Amino acid sequence: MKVVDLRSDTITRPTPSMRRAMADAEVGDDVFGEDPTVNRLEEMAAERLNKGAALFVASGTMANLVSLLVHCGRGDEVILGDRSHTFFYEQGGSAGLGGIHPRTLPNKPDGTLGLNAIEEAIRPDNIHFPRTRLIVLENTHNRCSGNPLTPQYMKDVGEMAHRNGVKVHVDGARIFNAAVSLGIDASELASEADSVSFCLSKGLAAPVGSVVCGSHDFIDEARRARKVLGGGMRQAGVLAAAGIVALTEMVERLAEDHDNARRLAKDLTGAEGLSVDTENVKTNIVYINIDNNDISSNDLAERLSREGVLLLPTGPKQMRAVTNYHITANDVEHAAVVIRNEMNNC
Ligand code: TLP
Repeated sequence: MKVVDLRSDTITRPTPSMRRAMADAEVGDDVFGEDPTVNRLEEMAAERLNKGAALFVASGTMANLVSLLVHCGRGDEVILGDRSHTFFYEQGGSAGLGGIHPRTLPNKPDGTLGLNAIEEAIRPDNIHFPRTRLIVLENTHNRCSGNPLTPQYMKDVGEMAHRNGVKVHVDGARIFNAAVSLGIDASELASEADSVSFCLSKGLAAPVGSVVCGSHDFIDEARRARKVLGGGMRQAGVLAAAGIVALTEMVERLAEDHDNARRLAKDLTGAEGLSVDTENVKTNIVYINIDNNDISSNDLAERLSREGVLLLPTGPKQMRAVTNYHITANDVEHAAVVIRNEMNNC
């Protein structure tokens, strides 16, 4: 049976050119700073995001955690969106492991936080209050339609934060999707950020890894934080080699994933018992709402999986489809037909 796996872009497998680069990678002990391939990836990433230095880490979750641990001490406060990945999906790691106090603000549907709302949430100096150290923005915003946040908004938040003595971390797990969708360079989205992370193992199809970028001082501290979390990876060049291919060969093609996501949303428009916010599909993520009272997202996911279409339940009545390197235009057309048929039979 044909299987169309739309659960996430994390399911992508390494490309043939990545596998070759991994097999041929020159390696050394990265904890000693001696892995030439890791060093090359880190230099490339820093240059790409126009930051002083970069650090290869095991995952997007580790990238965010390391960044928060460097920016905030125990009892310090971080401002972040209530639908952000860091707040929603990372086990509260920054509170659990770093004693960092989360202050959530409502994400608007486009993934932004109100500029005034952020400024009002920054604490004045008062013995009763935690100290606000950091604002986290997510770009693209996973749980807000995969929306790309504009360079102007990123800059406005950065300038306001710095006026108030607060730092900014950008969870740019899919920052290259944002950049491709907006037709700009990813560095423009991080020009005011004190740190920015991105994932190699999502739409860019590398098997493992994320990169955190920031100043030299920030990365020195991030390297310590990575080590204490058990993330010193030794001959990690075999992984970094795939990351280099991801950065050099896989960024521009993300536009195809965005086209396919739009196609899927369009093909599902008007489907029985479903609604899709087609207007807001700007990158590779499509949210599908179930309006039919008789079926839950888990039930529908189960029924569709029997027909070879895999979607991710993201709420009791919400499913997510994410296009990626392995998904063709024909695949999304086929998936839409299967989903429509299933809904007609509900
Ligand atoms: N997101 C995953 C799941 O955890 C939901 C996905 O399938 O989308 N930041 C953002 C914005 C993310 O979407 C993710 C992963 C992460 C961080 C964490 O990355 P990993 O999975 O590498 O720890």
